[in-house]
Amino acid sequence: MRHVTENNEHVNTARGNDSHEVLGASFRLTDPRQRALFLTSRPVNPVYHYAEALWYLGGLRNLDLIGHYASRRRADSRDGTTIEGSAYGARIFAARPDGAPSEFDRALELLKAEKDSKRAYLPVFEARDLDEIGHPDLPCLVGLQLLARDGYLHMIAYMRANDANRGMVCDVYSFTLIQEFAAAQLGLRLGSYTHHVGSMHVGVRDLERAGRVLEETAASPRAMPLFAAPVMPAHTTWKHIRTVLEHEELLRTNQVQYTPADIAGLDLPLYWRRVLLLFEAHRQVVNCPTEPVDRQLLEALEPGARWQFERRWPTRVATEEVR
Ligand code: 5HM
Repeated sequence: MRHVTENNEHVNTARGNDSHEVLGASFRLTDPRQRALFLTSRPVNPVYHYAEALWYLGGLRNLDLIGHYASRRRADSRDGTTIEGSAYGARIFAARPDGAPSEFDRALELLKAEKDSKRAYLPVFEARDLDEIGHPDLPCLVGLQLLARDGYLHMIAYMRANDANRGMVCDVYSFTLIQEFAAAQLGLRLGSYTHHVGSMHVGVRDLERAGRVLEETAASPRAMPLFAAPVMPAHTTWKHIRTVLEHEELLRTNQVQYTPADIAGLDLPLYWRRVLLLFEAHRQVVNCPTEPVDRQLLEALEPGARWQFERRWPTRVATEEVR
């Protein structure tokens, strides 16, 4: 964000979204598990982060899940039920209509057959996306590339456009989580994550907020709380993802209410049980508007996610909870 605001090359006004823009921006995360933001000037929604990543992994395009955790995603939909361009998971993870395996499965097969291949590319943007001028939802992600080198799985993301203050925060979170899942499937360690963007921008309406983030990070770069990043278990399988999605749906539709003990009893690794604790906490926020979120549940959350949750819903946790 500092790079865009200090090296602003253009003021872009495409589709009424005025932004300050830099062309051709890239960065690399050497530890893609450090994907979460801990800034008081830029609260994030940890529930949405996992919801979006799971929505992608589930290969879904309908709004039920994603629209529940971020109602603004409904604006991307033309028919009120599905998302076209930015439903990246439907392009990467869904089986093809002819029954052929998903892009993702084929890319993994390719990497198993030739370990150091340069071909494991997962295209998202398609030629047909250019058919309609003024399309309301064109994919911003062009594609993801997986590269296995020396026992590590690296990922490169290619984006045509990215909003550094908004979309990027969620995109980097989801794509690196997908990378970590792919590394687990291949039995590789998590490598680096490189993010390449054609148009990197910050909206004019967000410049003030961006300024506050830059102030916070410049004034005290070490003031951000340090939480050990949770590590996705290497034995994570598609069965775990499906189980998490099944419970997420039950919680989202308020068909179940879970205590921490209920979740502790599920046949899932701790990492994924803690994701379900977040969905239960969110269920309480939505369905129990007059009650604070259960304290024991908050205590059972992964510590970094708890820090974010308490800042995202400060009025829904007892005041002494927000340290
Ligand atoms: O006019 P255009 O289609 O490029 O507008 C899309 C806006 O959403 C841009 O600001 C783009 O950078 C942002 N965006 C993002 O940053 C959108 C999506 C959804 O595809 C995304 N990241 N994942």
